[in-house]
Amino acid sequence: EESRIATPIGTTLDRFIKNKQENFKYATGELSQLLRDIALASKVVNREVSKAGLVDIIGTLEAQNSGGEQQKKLDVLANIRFSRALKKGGEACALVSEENDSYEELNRDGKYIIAIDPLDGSSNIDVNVSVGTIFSIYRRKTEVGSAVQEIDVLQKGTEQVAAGYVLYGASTMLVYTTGHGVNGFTYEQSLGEYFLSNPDIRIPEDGTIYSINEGLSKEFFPPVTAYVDWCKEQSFNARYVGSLVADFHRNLLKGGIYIYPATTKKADGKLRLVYECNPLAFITEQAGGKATDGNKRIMEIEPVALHQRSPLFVGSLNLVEKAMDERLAQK
Ligand code: AHM
Ligand code: MG
Repeated sequence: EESRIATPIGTTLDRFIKNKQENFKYATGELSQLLRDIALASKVVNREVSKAGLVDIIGTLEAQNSGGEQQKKLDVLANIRFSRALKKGGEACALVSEENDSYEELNRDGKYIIAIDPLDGSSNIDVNVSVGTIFSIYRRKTEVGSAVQEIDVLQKGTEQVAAGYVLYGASTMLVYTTGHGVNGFTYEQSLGEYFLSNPDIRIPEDGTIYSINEGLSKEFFPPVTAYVDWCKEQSFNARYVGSLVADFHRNLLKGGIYIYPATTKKADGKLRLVYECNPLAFITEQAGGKATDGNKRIMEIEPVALHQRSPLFVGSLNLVEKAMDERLAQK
């Protein structure tokens, strides 16, 4: 009966979350609400990103009667959208964001911590290249109702209860995990809904794509150079958008490895552990792949600062294991 009345176009994100919640004994509905808040904010951000090229035109049109918000940069705007949606939703007690030096307290009665990069790769917006949002959800350690503490916001990746990303690309997609596999949804603009398009994503165990900024090769340590050479000996394809979510998403679906290594100039690489590496590591592991800093599993790194960086080798199981054989992070 239920399946017969289901919309012919497929399963919406809301329906999917609701069904999952019913299947998942301990879910209280709060995590589901959080995911819905994030999805809603992403729709607003999607609208703004898709109008990026029109900003100057619309900006001058609206300059007379706006409060100036149109003039804000998109990454700042995206941060505001997510922060507001989470504050209104009430389930989150704190937000860790790439955009803020410290964490933002949201709602003391909330049980969850959100870590987010609201708009990653924003330097790509000016040239109409895909950008993304990356997020991670933790349960707070301190008592509900009390002030948020460092131990709440600095948790290891293994403590994540959910993680995901939104890719604002040719189509906009939301991909997430709650620790029971990975599912992908594609946004249908005219209906304003995400629909399940990639159920139970598994990353191929092998792949033929390597993604690394080879322009920095003079700064690579020898094991990284050796690994890149190995990729070339295999005649792998080099693919690098320079937008983490886009590079990650392609490799997740097609099989491959994404590397942002430690370099002679950047001892810990470039990417941030808490809201870039950890969420993507969780998704990758849930899809059957692997994520390491070269020596250690990403999700087991003890974070000591909100914005700390980590080298990242993430993707297909065999490709990442090969990278670890070579002990790439050794300096
Ligand atoms: P950002 O946070 O300043 O946007 O930088 C993050 C981006 C990632 O999207 C991307 O993977 C990486 O920086 C690319 O760095 P590089 O230009 O050094 O290759
Ligand atoms: Mg970023």
